[in-house]
Amino acid sequence: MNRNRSASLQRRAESLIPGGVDSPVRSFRAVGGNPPWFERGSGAYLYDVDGNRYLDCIASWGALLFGHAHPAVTAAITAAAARGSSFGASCPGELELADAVVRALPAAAGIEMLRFVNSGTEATMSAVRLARGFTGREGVLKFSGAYHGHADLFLVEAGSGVATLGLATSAGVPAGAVFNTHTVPYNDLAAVEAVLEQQRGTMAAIIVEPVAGNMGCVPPAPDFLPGLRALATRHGALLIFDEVMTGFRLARGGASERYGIRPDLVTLGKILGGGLPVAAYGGRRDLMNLIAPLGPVYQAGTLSGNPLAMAAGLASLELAAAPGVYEGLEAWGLEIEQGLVQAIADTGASARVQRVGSMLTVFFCAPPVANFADARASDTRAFARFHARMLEQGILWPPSQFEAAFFGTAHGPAEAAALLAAARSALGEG
Ligand code: KE4
Repeated sequence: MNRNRSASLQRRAESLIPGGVDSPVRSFRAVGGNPPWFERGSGAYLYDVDGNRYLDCIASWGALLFGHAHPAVTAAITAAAARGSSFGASCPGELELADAVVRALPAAAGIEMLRFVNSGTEATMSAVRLARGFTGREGVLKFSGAYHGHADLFLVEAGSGVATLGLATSAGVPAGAVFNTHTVPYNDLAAVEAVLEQQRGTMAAIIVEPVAGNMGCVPPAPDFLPGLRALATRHGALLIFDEVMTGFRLARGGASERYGIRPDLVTLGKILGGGLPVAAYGGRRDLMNLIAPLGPVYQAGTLSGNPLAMAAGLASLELAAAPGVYEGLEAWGLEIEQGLVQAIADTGASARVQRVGSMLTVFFCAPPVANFADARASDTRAFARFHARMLEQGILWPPSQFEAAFFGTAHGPAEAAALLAAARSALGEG
């Protein structure tokens, strides 16, 4: 594939933007080569500046459940834009989207109130601040390989781009900012209980990706989420489900609905904005009533709840309410999983597939991946070769072993056939 114009743009960008990217994982540093630059998306496809077409398996890192430039989302944004993009004051869209979220996540998630912000990072850092304000405690327990955005307190053994670049943590994070962050292996309830016991009375929250996506796709063991719920309750810590990635993806009610667990706080993002910057944190009324201007926990945002983003989010959630959406995603995901498993068996590749719904990772290792240590045992060079071969065949796969691939309603039979044929070829080249 000719990607000369992408390469030229990348070179120019690197003199103005660190790594030429506005988010590290996009740099392709973990897989090598120059990243394509895109100028248009439509449905399941992206078109780069050299005129190449790619089947998109990143979907804006999970934000686009209904494909690129979905007519309903585009129309909503266009109509809203004509009325102004941001008022710096309340608009009906905030109320409408808040109502849609609460109705989408009924008893499952226990969300009675929420606050809109502009990124998953803002949502998770605000949720932890609220947990600390509510409990009067400072300790936070997270899981190694999980990624909750780039707020200081989370940058300890984080996943996603931090893991992709091989960073244990980040420079510039003062020791005091992570002193109260405790990290244990995902799926390890005994380790969670040990920290809660050792730090008895000081833990404000447990924050968890209910299905891990930022170490690659790692499902929760059957007893993991119920165990976290029980331990958090027993120790007076709040359970925060970080559903920025899984919200509205794994079910309309997210992982809370899929696994039947009610957290104390939930963070949402990605699909919630339909491709525009929208995120939120929410929970029980007695918790959210502590948020300024009602209570002493401060959080604010210039563009929070802006009418343009609210319109995109509303259109996205209306699409999510259509009958059969999640059944279709489950069926397509299963077909891809089964096809990839068969291709791995036929080619003898040392790889495995882990999937929940419409998020999936091909790990280049044989044993099951239950936590970050397992994921890091994968052959990342084999992954890089797989990624490059998929790209040459016009399949845009996430450029990191420690990410998930995402699919949506625009991925149909033709896309399944193309994806599986390309994967079989890429795996077969060893
Ligand atoms: P943002 O601040 O990037 O909007 O959201 C942070 C975040 C929080 N929680 C979870 C579970 C997340 O997955 C994320 C962000 N996801 C990554 C992809 N794995 C963002 C991609 C990127 O960093 O460019």
